Amino acid sequence: MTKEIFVLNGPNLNRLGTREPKIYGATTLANIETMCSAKAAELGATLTFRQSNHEGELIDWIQEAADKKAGLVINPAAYTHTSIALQDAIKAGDVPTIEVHLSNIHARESFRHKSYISPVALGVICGLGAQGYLLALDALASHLEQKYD
Ligand code: CA2
Repeated sequence: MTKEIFVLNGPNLNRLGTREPKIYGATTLANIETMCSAKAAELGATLTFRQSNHEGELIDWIQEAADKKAGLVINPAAYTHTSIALQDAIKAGDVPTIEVHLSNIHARESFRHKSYISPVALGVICGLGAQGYLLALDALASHLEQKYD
């Protein structure tokens, strides 16, 4: 069975590499997509990579991932700390999910310490920059292999 993986990115991540490089690095989201595409090819997985500034659109895409029985790598950005709706979509869709953050959210402001996504995620990677996405793809591909093969 071909592994299908969605990588979804939340609000403002389209600005990566253009501002706040001290926190988020100089890598652009397009760079991260290129890295993820190469990793997915190595893993024999089909990749869908998207970004939205809109909560509802992210929810539509999580539902699409659920319908396709795809795995999910998500950097929900600021919605991490606010969105019960994203949590519900992942939980209701039973989507195997790995949460990724470029920065170490636990070393930052206290409002970033709470995640609504972590309780429904298989795992969480934060503070490792763009490499976190690649580690998440590795881990998710192994999980999907065990689940469906
Ligand atoms: O560290 C991460 O990946 C975050 O998910 C990034 C979010 C932040 O709200 C989370 O607490 C942690 C912010 C993404 C905003 O990205 C920007 C990139 C460049 C310039 C401005 C914002």
